[in-house]
Amino acid sequence: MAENSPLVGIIMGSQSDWPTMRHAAEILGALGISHEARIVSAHRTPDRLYDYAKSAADRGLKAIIAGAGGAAHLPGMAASMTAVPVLGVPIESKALNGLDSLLSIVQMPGGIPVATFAIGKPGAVNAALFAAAILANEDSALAERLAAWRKRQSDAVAAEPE
Ligand code: RP5
Repeated sequence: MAENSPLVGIIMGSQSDWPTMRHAAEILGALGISHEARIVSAHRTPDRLYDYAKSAADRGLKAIIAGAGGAAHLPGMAASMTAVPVLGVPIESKALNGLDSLLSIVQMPGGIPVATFAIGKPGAVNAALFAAAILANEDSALAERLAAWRKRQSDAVAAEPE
């Protein structure tokens, strides 16, 4: 499922982002959505970013989840080079707790959208669920799996604290 004609690409600026971004991969896997994960740095591997973004649509990607921290230019630069929707996940940075990442990703100039999610794990989880919702518009079986996932989440919430 993970690498078979991926519909969703997960990219991140560094290996150090994977403990956060793996949560997006886990959600996509649980929902049966084919995906791939790649380290693509806007600053350290700009040619890799160019190639990834420019080929994304032709490779069949329907959404790109991009996580980056600090001077988090990866989601915005990816969005500048592809019309495939880009979902940005601000990584919780050590120096500024991810506020730097959040502001770097959310403050895009008008004309180049990046959907920006919460800092850290909740953002990675929600970006994956949002990508699933996009795909579910054209995939009724996936829509059913997503609804079941949400029902399981609701059912797992206790009515009373222990
Ligand atoms: C960003 O710099 C990455 O997305 C990462 O969050 C941050 C730190 O990277 P490392 O120095 O840990 O490789 O590009």
